[in-house]
Amino acid sequence: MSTTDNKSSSSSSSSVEITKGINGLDKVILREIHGSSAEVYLYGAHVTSWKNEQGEELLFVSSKAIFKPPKPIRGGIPICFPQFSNLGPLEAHGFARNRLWTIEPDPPAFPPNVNATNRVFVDLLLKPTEEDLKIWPHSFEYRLRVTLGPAGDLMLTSRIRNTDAKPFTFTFAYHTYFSVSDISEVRVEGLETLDYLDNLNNRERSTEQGDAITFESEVDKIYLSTPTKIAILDHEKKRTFVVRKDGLPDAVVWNPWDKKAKAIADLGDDEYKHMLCVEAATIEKAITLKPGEEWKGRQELSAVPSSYCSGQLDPNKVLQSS
Ligand code: TA6
Repeated sequence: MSTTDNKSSSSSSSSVEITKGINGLDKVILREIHGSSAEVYLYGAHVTSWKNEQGEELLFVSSKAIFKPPKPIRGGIPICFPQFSNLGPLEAHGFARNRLWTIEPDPPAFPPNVNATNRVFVDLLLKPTEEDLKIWPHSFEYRLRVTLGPAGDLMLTSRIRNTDAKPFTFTFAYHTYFSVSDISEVRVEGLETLDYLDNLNNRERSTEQGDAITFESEVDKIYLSTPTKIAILDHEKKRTFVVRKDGLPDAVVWNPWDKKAKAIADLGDDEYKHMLCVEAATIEKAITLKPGEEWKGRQELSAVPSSYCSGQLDPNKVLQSS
């Protein structure tokens, strides 16, 4: 846990605060000197809030979210590990999202670029319990660093190490729920012509043409071999989210739409209109780690004002810029 400039908790400086959240669950609040912030529950290492310098919430969390183990929190950024969805013997999306993580004050060193100056971050650790080893018999150390950058960017870096005597294999996703003003007005750019597995059609592989993904019904697709940058354009908010990722070749796009939303107990009936999941993931190619090996997967989110060109949002400017 650290700020790299100033540890004071006054509003004019960066800070890391450990406090109690809903139902007395421990949470960490990261505050960046220019006003952006993020909140992380130790339950699930779950990011539940990411606000820009104006204090606007950028992540969606359901008004019906249940902050009570063992139910995972609906919204924010659930961590799907060691299994995405039902692609294996475990509960859906694995167990990392409903375990209690700990804060690790002094984790093994990160590469220098992850630890750059003027960042505020917290390091979390998950190790399997005896009970976990009964359902997934593999020892591991999972380190997650949640970082808020000077421009309010939110970076999640996962490092998973095999501490077992035999190899293991896993799938993974940052199941990010973005807050959007109106799903019908949202476009996702950067995935539109790629192969995907359609979860609504037995995960059959297909492709579409078009200049963007738009939404007018339920979508649940795993896009494969995706670029390292994806843009989500919120027309009404004039805001573009940029997802940058590393070590995570796939990208899941999910919106449950009206019928499925009604069937999800911890999601309001109309809340599907204000959320969109775009999830940096590795699903098609599961990761296998030999004893002692470590895997790294990074997702970086930024929110920028959308630029206009003849009345149209111009995502290319966003996708082309670094
Ligand atoms: O990532 C998309 C997905 O796997 C969907 O199939 C959908 O069911 C969603 O995740 C939510 O899963 P959850 O277990 O959190 O209800």
